[in-house]
Amino acid sequence: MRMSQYFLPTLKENPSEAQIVSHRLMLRAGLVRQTSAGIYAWLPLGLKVLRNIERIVRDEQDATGAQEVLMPTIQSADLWRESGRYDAYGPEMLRIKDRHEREMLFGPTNEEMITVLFRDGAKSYRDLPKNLYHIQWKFRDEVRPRFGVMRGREFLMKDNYSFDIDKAGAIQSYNKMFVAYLRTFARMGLKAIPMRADTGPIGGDLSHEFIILAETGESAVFCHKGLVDKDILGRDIDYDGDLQPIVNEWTSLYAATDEMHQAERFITEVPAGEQLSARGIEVGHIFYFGTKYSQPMNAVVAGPGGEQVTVEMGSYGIGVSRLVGAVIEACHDEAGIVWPESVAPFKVAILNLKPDGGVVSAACEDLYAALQAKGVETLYDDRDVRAGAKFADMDLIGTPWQLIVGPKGVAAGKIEIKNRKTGAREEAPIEQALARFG
Ligand code: 5CA
Repeated sequence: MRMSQYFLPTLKENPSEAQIVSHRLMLRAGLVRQTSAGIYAWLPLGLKVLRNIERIVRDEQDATGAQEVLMPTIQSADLWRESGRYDAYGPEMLRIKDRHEREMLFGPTNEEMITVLFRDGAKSYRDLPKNLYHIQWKFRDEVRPRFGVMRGREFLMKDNYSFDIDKAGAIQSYNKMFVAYLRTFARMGLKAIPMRADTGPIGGDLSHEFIILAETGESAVFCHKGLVDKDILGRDIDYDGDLQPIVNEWTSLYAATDEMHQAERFITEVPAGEQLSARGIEVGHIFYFGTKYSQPMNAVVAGPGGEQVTVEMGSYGIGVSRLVGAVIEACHDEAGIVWPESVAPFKVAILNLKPDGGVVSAACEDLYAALQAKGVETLYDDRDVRAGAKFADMDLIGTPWQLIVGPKGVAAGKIEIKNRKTGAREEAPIEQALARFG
């Protein structure tokens, strides 16, 4: 993409409404704009990041055998009356009426709808297990929407729902998601720690929140330091095998959110030097709730002996749009965003320091064409602005690699390569620089 043509409205000043760094940087780098309280429009650069996060989430979900569906945002109130949650949900639910005065709502979550889809489509224990997910916009009329996309009213969530014949099957489904979540967040360059959590309006008695440590996090959290650097990506995972040993490894060390914290246990179980009390951002939340929805909504299948069995369920959420903010909270410096390569909107940037159509421009054009031909996502700063502004903008946007092209270098057949994360710069012949990418 040529920057001269890109819709990238960056801001020089810190917007006064933004209290935390990710919100400030998302506005300054032109990722999003607020359109109403807690509701955001995604601009081209922000949408690319959102899509990259979505892709990793989808990839890891598919690897577990979960199947993608797409349910609507608008739901019928009658559906929620079947589970008894229509009245229980409270003012967070946006209730609307259609022209026939039928009561509808903008979905805050989809347990009811998926239970009906499953109930109408599965009849026998042979249809189990099933795990269905979608990535869809939700609306929750939060009392205090704040921190930009972190606590929005409209937000993008991946939510899935598992159906099993018995509790043992449901725990295996839960464990699959537990492991898939560890992998998902690790691939985004994040250290997410699973913590015992409260189940709130979703219900059930087994639940973990996946928490990223950050000073600006909304929840107070307590855990064993050993959990911070545990690695999952180096492991071979067999989703058909027994995942309990891996789950145990992550759950045997103390970790709990504020609501579930037991100070006494924390002090006795965790050596003083290993105790970590911090703040965290909840990027995912998984629940096992048995028959809480399947029973009132009559989601039953025929068991092996022909008997009627009420299916066991769980649900599993990831805050896809919240993750864009969470990644920035975890990956930034005073100059701007420092994207991990896996979610970066562009992997490489070209900074043309003499965009006058001469030899420097010609070298940049060649580089740009060569990178595009290799399928490397490249942002080419071909604008007629001073070099200082180009450096500042590119640091703000956070592209992992910057190729800096100036007259002296070109005369010697060289360009400068800058690593945004470390700040390290080196000169390299153009061909050699190109060979590094793609
Ligand atoms: N149905 C269940 C699991 S699918 C559910 O709704 N769980 S949840 O309420 O915990 O939400 C799942 C994830 O969505 C949370 O972990 C969080 O990352 C994200 N989320 C929840 N509320 C918001 C919000 N207001 N703004 C942005 N993200 C949110």
